[in-house]
Amino acid sequence: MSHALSDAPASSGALASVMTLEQFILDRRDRFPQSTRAFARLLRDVSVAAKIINHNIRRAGILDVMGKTGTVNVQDEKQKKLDEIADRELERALRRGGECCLIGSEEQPETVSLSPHGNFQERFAVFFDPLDGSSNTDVNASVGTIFSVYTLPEDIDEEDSLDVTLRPGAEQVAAGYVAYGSSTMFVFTTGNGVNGFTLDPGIGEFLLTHPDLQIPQERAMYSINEADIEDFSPKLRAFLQWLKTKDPDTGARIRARYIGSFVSDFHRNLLTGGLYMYPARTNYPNGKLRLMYEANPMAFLVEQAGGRASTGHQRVLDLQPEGVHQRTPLFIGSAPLVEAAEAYLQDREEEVPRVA
Ligand code: AFP
Repeated sequence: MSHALSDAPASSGALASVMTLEQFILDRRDRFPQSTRAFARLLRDVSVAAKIINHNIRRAGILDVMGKTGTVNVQDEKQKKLDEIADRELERALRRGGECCLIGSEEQPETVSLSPHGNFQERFAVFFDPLDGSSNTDVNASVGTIFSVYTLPEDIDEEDSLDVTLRPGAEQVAAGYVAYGSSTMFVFTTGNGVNGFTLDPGIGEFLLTHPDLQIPQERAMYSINEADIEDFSPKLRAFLQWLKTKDPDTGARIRARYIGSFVSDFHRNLLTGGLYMYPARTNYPNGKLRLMYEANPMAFLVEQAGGRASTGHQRVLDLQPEGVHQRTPLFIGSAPLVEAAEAYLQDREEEVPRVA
């Protein structure tokens, strides 16, 4: 993988040799499906919100923004102060930018029209999970932001906006995430491959560090909350057993990693190769992850990086959404591993591909 960023501290000299996110967006404008200034501005707005969220996360222990607010969100999950901050900053950035007419957030019960008089001249709808894995913030572990962008038809009005906005993930025009880890990365696709940018805190810019990301096809890692094994189907348990079996020729075996923060687990597997699973469980028949702002954007990214995303029975990007907060089982990562999971879940074990 080539890294455009040198080890040298940022200086005006170093800057000349690297590409900022903003330059990248402007340079590639003609390759975007929506080659408009508005689309470039929308991406920039999300990245600005990401910097503000990052700033708050980095000061979390200091400014007493950690811990619960005492309220619950629409999913009956306890909200964190940082959840609220992240939600507010994203909405504020998109509202201020003026390119986005509708948002759907994990933290808000309904979609929100940003167009004050139902005047949908700006045509983007953005779905986001402002702070995924936020229960990790109290223990200083990585978290993330996920976003998904659609365009809306020109002729819609406020009344039918939700129906026309709930489109299969295959219709996304952009998707991405921000991983707030040991460094902060902005990774996105517009359907022309996946590019990753690392925030240089010294200059406050995202710099292109991971151009044209491709997910390795090896079975390097698997990620699942195996504490739930008693709630998994027998087929899934059989698949997990297969995963853990050493390669008979080489003796190689897969490793397990699970942070409990989807963005972080996904990001690691994107770089190393591997499989992330949040399956159906007896108490969560559709799994836990949300289609519109977790599964769909990551599915778009992983396919663009040469990987695969499935419910175990069908391609995630083909699902017809029925609600903003709908859940879906998810198997996502290196294509041969996802195909192996599908084979087990569909009683086609004989078709399990050989995975190095
Ligand atoms: P929170 O944002 O409430 O921490 O949930 C994060 C998440 O949706 C996803 O990021 C994790 O992969 C998953 O939950 C972990 O859930 P389990 O604790 O059930 O494994």
